[in-house]
Amino acid sequence: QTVEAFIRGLPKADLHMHIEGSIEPQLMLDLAHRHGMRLRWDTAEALRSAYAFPNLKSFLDLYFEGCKVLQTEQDFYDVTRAYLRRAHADGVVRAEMFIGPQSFTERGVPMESLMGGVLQAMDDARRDQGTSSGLMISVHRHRTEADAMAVLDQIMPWAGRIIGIGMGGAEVGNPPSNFAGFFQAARDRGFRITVHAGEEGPASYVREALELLRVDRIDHGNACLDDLDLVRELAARRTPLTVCPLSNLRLQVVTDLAQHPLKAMMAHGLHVTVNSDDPPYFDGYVTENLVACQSALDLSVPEIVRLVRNGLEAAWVTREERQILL
Ligand code: ES4
Ligand code: ZN
Repeated sequence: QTVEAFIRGLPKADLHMHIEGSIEPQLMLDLAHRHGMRLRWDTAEALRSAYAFPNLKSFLDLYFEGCKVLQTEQDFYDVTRAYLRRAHADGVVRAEMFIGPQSFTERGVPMESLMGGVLQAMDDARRDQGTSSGLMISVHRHRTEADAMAVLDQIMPWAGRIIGIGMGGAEVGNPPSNFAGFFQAARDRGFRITVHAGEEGPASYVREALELLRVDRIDHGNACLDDLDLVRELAARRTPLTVCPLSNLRLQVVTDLAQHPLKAMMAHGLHVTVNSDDPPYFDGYVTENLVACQSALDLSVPEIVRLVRNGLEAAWVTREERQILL
């Protein structure tokens, strides 16, 4: 109880979350109703009880189905605003949010609707509650590099409001090297980059992300521990790893939080941060992630403070904003 209040009270960053993965069950039902759609579940409890996954792929199947309720600018506004309210209540002062446009544009949703709704919600959250947020555009690694390139072209009108480019989706069998040209193009256009690597995939995917794509951060990165030369490289470069412990538990990347590599990663000197990923699907925002890790791994107060500070330090903000956050 006191540990939870302490953690909730710390000003925190959430650097790895997906807007379309932050939709709470009740909002999903409300949006379905708004559009006259019928879902396979008719109560929030029924929907929540469907959130049991053997692996990443099975989660993604349900997650992409859930994306179908997001259609209009208002929908994107509502889901983003709701996440930022919850993040604020959770003590999050800086949120860096992914959205994957391909889930929506493939069904004819205009990029303008998606960007308009998300950006307006970010502006309102800044004005009304002081939350700082940044938007990252994420492409799907289970689609083609040409598809990703098309997304890069479509988002250029909003380039000034996009803090980075990422990549998610089904990891195994879809190595970062497949997207070397895409990430080169993204960097040429001035974007920072971060990719999901080493969640279910091997250490070699983390190495490719670092050495071939030249990422600024790694999302997850757990598997790097299987390659100690790589660990040394990540530690020397101070490449932030945005770890999501409850996501790892719910997607069975680890069988038990007590087996989670978080503490081992810290012991190797890695720049580890703790983040929410897809909060309702995995049953926790940043505070719940830290509380669960504290209890399963017996984290000390200095270790908790280190993790939280790492998150704020790894945020992609201006020098001026850094001084406010740190
Ligand atoms: C993901 Cl594309 C995407 N969205 C949300 N969570 C993810 N995990 C891996 N890929
Ligand atoms: Zn993720």
